[in-house]
Amino acid sequence: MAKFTRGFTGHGRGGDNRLPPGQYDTGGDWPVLTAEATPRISTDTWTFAIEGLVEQPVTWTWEEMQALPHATYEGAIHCVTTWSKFGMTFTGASVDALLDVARPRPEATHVLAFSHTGYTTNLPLADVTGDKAWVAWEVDGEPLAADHGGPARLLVPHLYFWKSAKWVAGLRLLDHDEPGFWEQNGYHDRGDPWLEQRYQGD
Ligand SMILES: Nc1nc2c(c(=O)[nH]1)N[C@H]1C(S)=C(S)[C@@H](COP(=O)(O)O)O[C@H]1N2
Ligand SMILES: [Mo]
Repeated sequence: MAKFTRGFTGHGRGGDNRLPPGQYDTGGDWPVLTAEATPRISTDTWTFAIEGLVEQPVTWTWEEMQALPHATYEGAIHCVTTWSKFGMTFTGASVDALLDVARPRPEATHVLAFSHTGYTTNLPLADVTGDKAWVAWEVDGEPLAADHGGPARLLVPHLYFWKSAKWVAGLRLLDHDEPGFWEQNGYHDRGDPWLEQRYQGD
């Protein structure tokens, strides 16, 4: 059996098994990279909000989030510290489905993702729409571990992994770009691994 799913899988945008420039394959290991202490967040109190420039601000509880249609991403993740991990399967809700409920206003151009810990990261709205971004709570059939952002994290696998906010609490829609935690500390504003957009100026 092939180790990795090849080609279009019918879920998400996975199946790209190329290695971006300057990256290496961890061969299966999944490093933990966190700027803050790992919080223990109960699904009883977990919430996810979409706020800011939307017609309908919405907050989902864990049960409400689980009741949404589940979506799957199969493919790789790429960390700016040069590791890539292939053949991952994440399950969650697509950000498209969440934005369908909240309905971005026409002037919304960017999002700031924020975590229950205070971590933030910024993205153009176009990078979280079009079946490219998920709120993920399961990986390879298991609940997402707390060290990796459980109960749920943002997953934006076509960009460097710092954009995938762990312990994600919501998205704020903005009419301008607002640099997040790492972006204020020298990381690139967008972080496309295929263009090696690691640091400001890249
Ligand atoms: N809340 C939060 N999310 C975060 C981070 C963080 O420090 N805090 N680190 C980012 C970085 S730099 C990376 S590479 C990935 C690491 O995710 P992992 O620990 O599951 O590999 O999470 C991203 N999301
Ligand atoms: Mo990272």
